[in-house]
Amino acid sequence: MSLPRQTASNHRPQMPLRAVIFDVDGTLAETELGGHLPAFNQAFAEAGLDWHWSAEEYLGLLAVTGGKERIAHYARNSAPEFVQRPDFADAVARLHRRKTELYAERAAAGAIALRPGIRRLLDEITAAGLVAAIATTTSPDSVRALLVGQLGEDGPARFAFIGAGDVVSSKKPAPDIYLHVLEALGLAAGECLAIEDSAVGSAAARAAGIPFVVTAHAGTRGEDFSGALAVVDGLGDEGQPARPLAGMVAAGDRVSLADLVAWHAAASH
Ligand code: XBP
Ligand code: MG
Repeated sequence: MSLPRQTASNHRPQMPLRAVIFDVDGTLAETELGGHLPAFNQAFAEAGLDWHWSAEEYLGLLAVTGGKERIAHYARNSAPEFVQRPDFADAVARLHRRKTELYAERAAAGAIALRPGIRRLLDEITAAGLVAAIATTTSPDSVRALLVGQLGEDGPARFAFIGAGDVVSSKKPAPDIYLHVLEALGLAAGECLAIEDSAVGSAAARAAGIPFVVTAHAGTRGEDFSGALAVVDGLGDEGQPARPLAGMVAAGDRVSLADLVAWHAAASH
């Protein structure tokens, strides 16, 4: 039996890593239970609704990406009278607008910390002349508030491009937001590496053809990250070592840009 010849179609030329594309919620910071959830509940209460999502219920609702989509999904399943309102879509949009304001107030005040290793990795990316970008389902105002609250007024400018929210019509797990970011950066999928925290985000990166690493946490541990180059329980920092959970393993006790470059290179062989 002869081996298949390497042809143009099955030879994947090695492309150097040019950009690291970060997810936001769960990846840059654990925003959901301490940030988005209380903001949703406060917006519901202010609107006179008796809806109150528990942490457990909310973790299940995260399968529906996008705050407006999540509210509409919940209403369809649990509040049929709300769905029958003639202004249903506007009412959902109003709730979500208020929720975004409440979240942004807290995030901009610095109440939601970046996960260990994010600041370090961003510095390493900048020092190496590579590009950092963002691909998220979350609203642009929420992303901006988090970055300003944690990295200062110049925080958003640390990212060459921020792809967020309704700029695409299909949110993760669809690949659209990643494809949008690739187009904005003018890069091929193989020149980038995505960092995600969830199965939904992994599915989006995978569908876009972008090699990805997963930094899991209590809310996503055990989800399906198939195709990930590596799965860790965090990127790691001084005194907070990263534990490998699957795939390739970092050279030291934290995931450095050198690890990402090596993993990316190994994946393109
Ligand atoms: C996470 C999401 C978002 C947030 C809430 O996105 O699905 O909907 O839960 O934010 P990612 P909004 O992990 O891609 O960052 O209310 O602004 O949608
Ligand atoms: Mg996420």
